[in-house]
Amino acid sequence: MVAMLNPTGLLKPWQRLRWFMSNAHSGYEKITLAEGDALVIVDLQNDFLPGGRLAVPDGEQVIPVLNGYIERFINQGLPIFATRDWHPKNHSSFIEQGGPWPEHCVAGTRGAEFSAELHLPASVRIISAGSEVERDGYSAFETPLCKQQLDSAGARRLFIGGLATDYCVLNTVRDALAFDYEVFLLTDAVRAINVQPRDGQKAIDEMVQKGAKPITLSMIL
Ligand code: VGL
Ligand code: ZN
Repeated sequence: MVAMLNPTGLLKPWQRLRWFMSNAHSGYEKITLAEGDALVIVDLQNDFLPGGRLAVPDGEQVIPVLNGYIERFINQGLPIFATRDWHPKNHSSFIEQGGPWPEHCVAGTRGAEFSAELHLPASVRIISAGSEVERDGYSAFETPLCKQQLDSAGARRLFIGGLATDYCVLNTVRDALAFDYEVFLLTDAVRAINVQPRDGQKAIDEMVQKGAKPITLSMIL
């Protein structure tokens, strides 16, 4: 068949669309960073890393990947935000207060500091969450300052990664989508706590279903 010899004629339009979609999240699609883009790094704090009070399994693996994203955003002169879990000593989420978690990320402690291996620039804009005793603070948007800071930086597309997929990343992405930001989920730079084994995968599925676009570092030009 003659059509078989012509690669562009090989696939019917709907087959071509399906082929494109099946490759869209596997390094085929490329993204050019532009004005209006902002990197949002969620909770890369010592307590969520090996040796920390609430270590996320394999959490340290996101650090070199996030450093790659940081480099690209710095090179393009784009803003970088870092959220931090920043609890009072008597936070309601702590086991001592009847909550689900060991004490972690108490404001001002070493455990609450950003990882020293993360190459945050001096210009990083820090957003603290979870400072109210009775509120989870899983989403950085719980503090109105978060949206204010993003808006004053002109951010429209948010590139979100960090820890943990099934808590702070999930809730921050949910709110970002609800506020109508375009959200790119950095799937190579998130890790889950997985209280239940599939929590992380379920969180990714929900974020993508709600409109977050899953990407990896190699897709950024
Ligand atoms: C987080 C559990 C408790 C998170 C914060 O950053 O995902 N998880 N506090
Ligand atoms: Zn917390």
